[in-house]
Formats: sequence, structure tokens, C-alpha cells
Amino acid sequence: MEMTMRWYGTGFDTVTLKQIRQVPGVTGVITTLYDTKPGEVWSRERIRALKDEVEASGLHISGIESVNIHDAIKIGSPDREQYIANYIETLENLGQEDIHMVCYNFMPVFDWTRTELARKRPDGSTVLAYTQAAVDALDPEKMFESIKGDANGSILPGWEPERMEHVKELFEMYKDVDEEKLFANLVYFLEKIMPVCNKYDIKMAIHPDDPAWSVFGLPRIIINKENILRMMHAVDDVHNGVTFCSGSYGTNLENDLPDMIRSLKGRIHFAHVRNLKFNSPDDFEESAHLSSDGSFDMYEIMKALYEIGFDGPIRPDHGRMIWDEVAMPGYGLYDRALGATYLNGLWEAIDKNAKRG
Ligand code: DNO
Repeated sequence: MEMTMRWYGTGFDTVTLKQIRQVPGVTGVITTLYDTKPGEVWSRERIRALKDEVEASGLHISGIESVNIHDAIKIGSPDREQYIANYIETLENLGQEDIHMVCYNFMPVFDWTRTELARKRPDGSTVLAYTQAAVDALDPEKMFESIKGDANGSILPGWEPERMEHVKELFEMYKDVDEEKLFANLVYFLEKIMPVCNKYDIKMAIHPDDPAWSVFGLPRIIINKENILRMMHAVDDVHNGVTFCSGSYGTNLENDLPDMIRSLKGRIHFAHVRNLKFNSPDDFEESAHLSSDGSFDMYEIMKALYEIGFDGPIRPDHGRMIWDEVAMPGYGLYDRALGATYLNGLWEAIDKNAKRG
């Protein structure tokens, strides 16, 4: 595996490439062109400029998170053909710039959903948290309003204000899309993009739905082992792979994370590893990465990744806000750096133990 950190780009991220370069063991970044909209073609020039900037800092681009999918593709409306063609062009430009991993998601309307962006923990840190009761009590149109105030002035991924202004219309557009239709639209999209992925060896890594169940009655499909294996078989190509995100699949306590990892051998192209602390099955918060701070056994998760021979990029995921840092919720420097160091430590121990036999 290669340890990386997510970086949103100059002007969007409070964390600098120089800081990331100084986190021990981190050699790459996972980045994006944060100001592009779903459906837009990424030009080679812009990709090259991003690459040059990252490389000038002594790091490299380990993959893209995300090239977002236009709603027309998820809904399956006639204009999807144009957006798929644009997506293919973007992949071609990425491939020509030697970028080989693309993370994306297929969640309708909302990307990840949390009900609090700054829940205070006993140690004074603040974390993202989710309570089902809060979602049930909320009008989806108010969801954006309710979290925007806590975003420390940043634009949260998947919650771009210009999209959120049209939440009502978006819900309307999805009204005839059930889980089967969404799944069929995903397969349709993947079949169309596989040739370009094969040509440039671009590994597509679908991010799970977070939380791993339906919110506000919207269909959600990338939620458990059964569904993800169905998707892998439907388009049985190594370039059709997954982002294994422990914090997203882990929202459903019925998901056995190490078992899922083992069953996806060869198809995990990217890993997000973090812990969650459950206060009840319907209420969780994003604790520190350490096993003892949350509900998951992080050693078992890393061991499963090690045992399947995972060799893609991995990144610590959302961190707590600590030491008075002001940053995009989940994406400060300090706690993610602690997370990276912890995950590297686990990996080193697992590796040494395995080699000693
Ligand atoms: C949240 C992230 C997601 C993820 C997308 C991938 O912090 O994990 O926004 O990047 O779902 O497309």
C-alpha cells in the first residue's frame, strides 16, 4: 500500500502540500479539480498544472477523488450520453497524464450525510456525527442549511451551494429511480467507460454510500457485501473496483469489514481507513483512528488489507478537529496526520510479523 492524504488544492484546502510532505510515510496525495462541476470535461492542461504543482512539493498524485458523476447518468435521462462522453474524455486526459485511479460515487442528490459537523467529545475535540433521529426530523431541503453554518467557511465535498439550491428539483428528478434502476444505470455507465479504462489502465473505485442505507427515501445501492459483489460481477473487469471505506460501510454494524475486504480481493483500488464510535446503532461519531477510541478493530481491518495483498493508495479519513485547528470539518491536518502514522505503525507490525512467520 501507499500512504496518502487527501488534498483539495490550493485555494480550497487549509492544509498545504509542504505540510503533507512532512507527515512521515506519506508519499502521495489524492486530489481533484475542486472547482469543476459534475459533467464538465477536465482539460489536459489543468490536469498537468495540478500534477506539476504536486510534484514540485516532492509528492505525486496517487489518484483522483473524485471525478463526480452528473445526475443525468445516475437518473438515466437521454442527455446521459453527452455526460458519459464527457466523462470518457476526462478519463482519457487523466490517462494521458499517467493517472490511474479514480474514485467516484453513485449516491443520488447528497454525497455523504452527517447531522453534526462539530460534535464536542469529552476531550474537547470536535467531530462529525450522525443521529438517525435528526435526519428523520429534518426536511431534506433544510439539510444543507442545517450543516452549512458549521463548515468553517469551507465548501464541503458533495455539498456545493449551487447544487444544494436545487435540492427540490433534484428530488423531483429522482422520483422514478428505484434501487434496480439506479443499479442498471450504474452498470450502463461502467460498460461505456471500461474501454477507456482498459486502454489507460485506469482503476475505477466506487465509494460506498454514507451512511450505508437510504436517507430521505432516496435509493442507495453501494451499502453491503451482497450489492457490491453483484456490481463486481455485473461488470467483471478489474478496472471496475471499489474504494473500501471503513467509515462508510462501517455505519451499518451488520457489515463485517474484514470479511468484506477479503471477499473483494483484487478489486479494492483505494482504501479510506477510519474508526467510528457508536453510542447506539442509530448514533455514531467519527472518533480518532485508534481502535480503543471507537467501535472497530483497526488492526483486523489493516490485517485483512495486508492479507489480500492490497497495494493501492490508502488514506486516513476524516479526522477530529484538535489543537485549535480551523479547517474543513474532517479534513484538518493534525488528526489525519496522527491517523496516517497510526495506520503506518499497524502496517509495519503486521508486515514484520508476517515475514517472521
Ligand atoms: C467525504 C468523502 C466523500 C467521497 C465521495 C467519493 O468526506 O469520503 O465525499 O469523497 O463520496 O466520490
